[in-house]
Order: sequence, then C-alpha cells, then structure tokens
Amino acid sequence: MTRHIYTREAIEIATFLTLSVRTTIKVISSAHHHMGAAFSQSSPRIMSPAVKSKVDKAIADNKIAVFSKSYCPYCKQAKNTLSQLGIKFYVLELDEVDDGAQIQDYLQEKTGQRTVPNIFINGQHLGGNSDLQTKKSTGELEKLLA
Ligand SMILES: N[C@@H](CCC(=O)N[C@@H](CS)C(=O)NCC(=O)O)C(=O)O
Repeated sequence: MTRHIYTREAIEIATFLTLSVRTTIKVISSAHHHMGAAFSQSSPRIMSPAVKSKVDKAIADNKIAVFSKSYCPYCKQAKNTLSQLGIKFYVLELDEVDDGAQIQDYLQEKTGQRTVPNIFINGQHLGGNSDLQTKKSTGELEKLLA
C-alpha cells in the first residue's frame, strides 16, 4: 500500500516535470521566433556611419540634392524639371553605386520616404517627384530657390 502511494506520487512528479519542461521549451522557441522577426524587420543591415555622413554632406553642401535611380521615370521627370530651371543640382544614381541600397535605407530612416527620387532643397526634405511637381505649380518651388 505504502509502496503504491509512493509510485503514484512519483508518477505525478514525473508528469509535472515533463509538462514543465515542454512548456519551457515552447516559451523559449516562441520568444526566439518573435525575436527573429523583430530583428529582421527593424535592422536588416547595420547602418554605416560613412553612408550617413556621405548622404548628410551631399544634402548640406548642395542647394538641391536628388537621390535617384537611372532607370526611374519619376526621377527622369524630376531631373528634367530641375534642369529646366537652369540651376545646377547634385544627383546620385543609387543603382550605379555599390552602397546604393544602404543609402536608400538611410534615406528611409531619415525622411520616412523609401522611393526615389528623394529630393532635398536648402537642406530640407522636399519629397518625391509628385511633391516637386505640386510645388512647381503652386509657385512654392520658385520661392524655395530664390
Ligand atoms: N510618387 C512617387 C513615385 C516614385 C516611385 O515609385 N519610384 C520608384 C522607382 S521608379 C521607387 O522608388 N521604387 C522603389 C525602389 O526603387 O526601391 C514620386 O512621385 O516620386
């Protein structure tokens, strides 16, 4: 009889331990899964300080800076519009440089805009081509460049 109770208790303890271990494994693997998702979304690559300073310098040193892609029709229209104004402007074609993808990541971090063209005037973020065209038609662009 006494032996029987011990056996039952031993089984209960063993069952409890097995379930605890299983739950712990589930919790750990679920946390790991979530952590992986969080990391891959928030930091796809480590931002290089050289990329940041290159972009910030281009924006600071030029009255107009355009981050572009050579094949992009919106970029072509933006560059044509700016050319017609007769002002020299800085252009960087992100598809033609090795660090183009990193520059695009940094521009997104800096401005919330991932698309090109990404245009800056007087060190201020202006937006994309549609923003440029709107500002041109309202006369705001002329004022910014005066
Ligand atoms: N509404 C935007 C459209 C710009 C746009 O869609 N650009 C495309 C390239 S043609 C882009 O940036 N796609 C994402 C990418 O190249 O990573 C504008 O007027 O600037």
